[in-house]
Amino acid sequence: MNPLLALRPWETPEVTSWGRLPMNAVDRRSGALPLDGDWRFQLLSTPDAPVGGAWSSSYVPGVWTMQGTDDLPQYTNVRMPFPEFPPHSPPANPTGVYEREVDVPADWAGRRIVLQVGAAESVLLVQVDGRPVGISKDSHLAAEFELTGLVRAGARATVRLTVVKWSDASHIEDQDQWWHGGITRSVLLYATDPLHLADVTVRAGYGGDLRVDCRVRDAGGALPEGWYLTGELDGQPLAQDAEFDRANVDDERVSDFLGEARLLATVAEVRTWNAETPELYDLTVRLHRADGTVADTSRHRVGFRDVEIVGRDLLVNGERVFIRGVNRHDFHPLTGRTVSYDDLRADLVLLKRFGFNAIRTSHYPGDPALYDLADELGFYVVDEADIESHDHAHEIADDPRYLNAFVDRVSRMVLRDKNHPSVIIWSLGNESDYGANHDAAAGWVRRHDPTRPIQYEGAAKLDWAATDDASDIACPMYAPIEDCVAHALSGEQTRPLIQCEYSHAMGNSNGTLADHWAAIEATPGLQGGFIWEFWDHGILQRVSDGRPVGRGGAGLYDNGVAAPGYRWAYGGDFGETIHDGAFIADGVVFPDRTPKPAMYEHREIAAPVRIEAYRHEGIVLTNHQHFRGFDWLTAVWELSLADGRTLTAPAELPELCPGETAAVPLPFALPEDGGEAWLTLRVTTAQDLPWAPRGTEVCVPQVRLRGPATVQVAPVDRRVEVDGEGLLVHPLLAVAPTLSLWRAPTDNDELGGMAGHWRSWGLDALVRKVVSVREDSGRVSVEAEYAGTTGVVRHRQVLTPVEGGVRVDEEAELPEAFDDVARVGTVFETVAGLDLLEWFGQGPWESYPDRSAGAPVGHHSVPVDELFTPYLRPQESGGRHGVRRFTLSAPDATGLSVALDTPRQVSVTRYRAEDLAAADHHDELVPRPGCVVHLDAAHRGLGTASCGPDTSPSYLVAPGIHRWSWTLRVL
Ligand code: IPT
Repeated sequence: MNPLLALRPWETPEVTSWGRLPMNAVDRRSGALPLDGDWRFQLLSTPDAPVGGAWSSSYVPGVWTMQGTDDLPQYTNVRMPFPEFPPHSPPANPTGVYEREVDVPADWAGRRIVLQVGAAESVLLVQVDGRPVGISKDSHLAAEFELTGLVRAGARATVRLTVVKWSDASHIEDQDQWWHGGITRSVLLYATDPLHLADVTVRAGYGGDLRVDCRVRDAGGALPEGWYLTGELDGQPLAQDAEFDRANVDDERVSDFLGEARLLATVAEVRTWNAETPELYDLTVRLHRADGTVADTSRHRVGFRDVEIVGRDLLVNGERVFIRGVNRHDFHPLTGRTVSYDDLRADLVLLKRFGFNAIRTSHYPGDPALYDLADELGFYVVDEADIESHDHAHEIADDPRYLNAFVDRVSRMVLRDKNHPSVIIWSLGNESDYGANHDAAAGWVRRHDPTRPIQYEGAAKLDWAATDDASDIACPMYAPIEDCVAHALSGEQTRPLIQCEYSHAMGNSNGTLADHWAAIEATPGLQGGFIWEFWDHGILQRVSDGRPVGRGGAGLYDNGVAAPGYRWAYGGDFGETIHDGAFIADGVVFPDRTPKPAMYEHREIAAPVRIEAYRHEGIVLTNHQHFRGFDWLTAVWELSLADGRTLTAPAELPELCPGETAAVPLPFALPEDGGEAWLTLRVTTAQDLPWAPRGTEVCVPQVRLRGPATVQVAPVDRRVEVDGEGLLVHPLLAVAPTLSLWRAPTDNDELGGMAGHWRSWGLDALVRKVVSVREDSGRVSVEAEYAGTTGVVRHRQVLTPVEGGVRVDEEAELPEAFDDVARVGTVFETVAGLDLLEWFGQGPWESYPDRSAGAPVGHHSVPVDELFTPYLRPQESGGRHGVRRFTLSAPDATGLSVALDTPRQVSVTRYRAEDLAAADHHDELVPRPGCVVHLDAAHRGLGTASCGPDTSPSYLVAPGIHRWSWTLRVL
């Protein structure tokens, strides 16, 4: 029996570790012996079940829940997946036993040997050759164990890692994500000299001052005489801090088993670090023996920057920076919680390209490589400790049995990540109420690292204006814009207001993002926030057997869509009865990292270059960055005219400091004819950057130079054909135009309660009854009633023959009872074969009334099959805002055109609203051969009501009379 089991450490919150080395910031990854790969593996049903069954194999790092075992992923948000109260775990408790042989290099003789396990969830027990070595908890930080004396250089040792899935720690790892079990980050073995660097703390300020504090130990206990340190920054030697040494001696702080020394430098004309220009220096620290030989070396990338709070502003290098953040979880559709360096890099590169400058590591520390990449690519990081006790938050926040775990998790994160310039704020965790355990952890941080603010939503939410809680920042989640503005204007604000979560990205969402930012930019005291969240956590699943595909699944998805026979699984799809459904699919990217249209909205909101029209004489450009000019950008002017022309001209970006504006002359003489005119500045990267090749689009700011001309279409002498029900008969229409008030509910519509109203009002199945059909010199006027269950809509359609087609004038009168509908508009279906949509309006990507700031007006062309956005749970999708006219055509250029009276919301898809509403997953949808076309007089905003505020009142569809008209022609 494994002696480590005797204490039942999985039900003992006081035990956070045993035999584990202190956390530190010395990077041991280079020169280590990697132990990743296939390990022998057994899955036990409980931690104390005997090991002795057949071994299979499991890939490390990886979760067994995605590697062919019967213990499958389970998704819950707040509630725990088992009923036991903290600190207890359920009797059925899958426990993975991993084992492998390790050949300890012969040249490690005489060295100190350390095993590092990158992360294991949720309790790790370590044995070597059957002997107990240690225990660790915290599923998202590494654990190190000294094996010196247990293994021999040149010999083979057997390492066994036992991982218990459910524990006392699960109750404080109750984050809103999939539950998994396994070893999620790399395992390695490394060796040092007995005399070694125990820790290195780097402080590098905006003024160019560098201070490096080192701790030195010797495996033998007492330090040898005469050790000393040297260091270099970009090849320049650092100085010893003699005063520090003297003070240590004078104060009798010098110990014979803990050495401390400090190196100093002042860098003249320092290149400072910020998220826009992430300048880094290379630091090397060397520990020498008395004879001058090097015992240990540690390398760091150093960024010189300051973070401080002054009044209610968070300043980076003295600047009140906007925080354009996102919440990022560790996620991969094939490997669950294990992410490679390439995955991390791809995440951050994508975020950079879409204007994000900040990451909250929701809700636990990321892989060490995440912070290296954030330093290098330029992100502000809120580093969050692995504490979320959501289901039992109140009980745990003050429970002294968990006190050690809180301080342990927060302090180990700080010890590991303190040298990263990207980390600007420490977070005590998420959704864990507020108690003494938080104050204890905050106290530890304030003493250990006074250079960074702390935030904790659970504390600050009690009173945004408090000054004596564990949070230096008011960091609410999903606060309405009005509340934030009101607080900033109240005169009561005491600290920066940066939302830790806002704009919930579930399904077709992120409505009013631009309104949020208009308020943030206009209101001193507001500085931004972190969108919830980056990923849709859909796991790639084989439909035939309901299993996760796992590591071999690359290539089984493309462009956000799983290949036939596969789908993106969400809660409930693995047969689990306790789950929270599609709430796990709430990111701005699909499970394969394909950006959702909301990303383009964000990109434009974050645009470094803004333009405004100055009368008809010129354009005013603004540098909307904090630290740099425009030299990394290049641009082209584009003039889109309603008559179909698009003119281009090279643009000269003026030299502007951050915040400065300059006027430039209009790049085009506006043609007299041509109608409505829009001027766009297409801005791209001027050179290759670490996150984007040259020519990558950065933003497309736009101004309107001229409004539309009114066009009168004269009636012609012809008859419009209608059937006995007064429905238009047309050779290109498979289903005649009727009134539509409904859309396939979005996740926001469902969870916000609107979809329930719509169903109870009967809007999803209106019954049309024709009241009268009158014909007057070729023009047909049709009165109809559309009955729901609680109200009737009167509708009139006047069909007038015009040159080449028919003009349709419509009017609908909604009763007061229908005071919040999805849309008021027309729906019709075309014959098959019209597969290309070309339009003049906003695009090219999907946009909606409250999410249209990132879709410039222009001439766009997209195949019908590519218009649709495959949100994981099918819903309203594929809309385009501000459409003036469009054509739907076959390859031989035949087809139809529609001209709208004024810019309208239009969608063209292969699905009726009821097709979408009836499906739970994308693979269930059967495309119709023709196109389903919606033209809306009014379309409800998207909002974010699945978690947070609904759309603003101005984006609602009011009852009463709506009028719209459109002209249908054959091409
Ligand atoms: C908030 C959580 O912090 C986050 O993890 C996620 O669950 C998000 O909501 C919704 O997707 S908590 C919620 C009660 C506001």
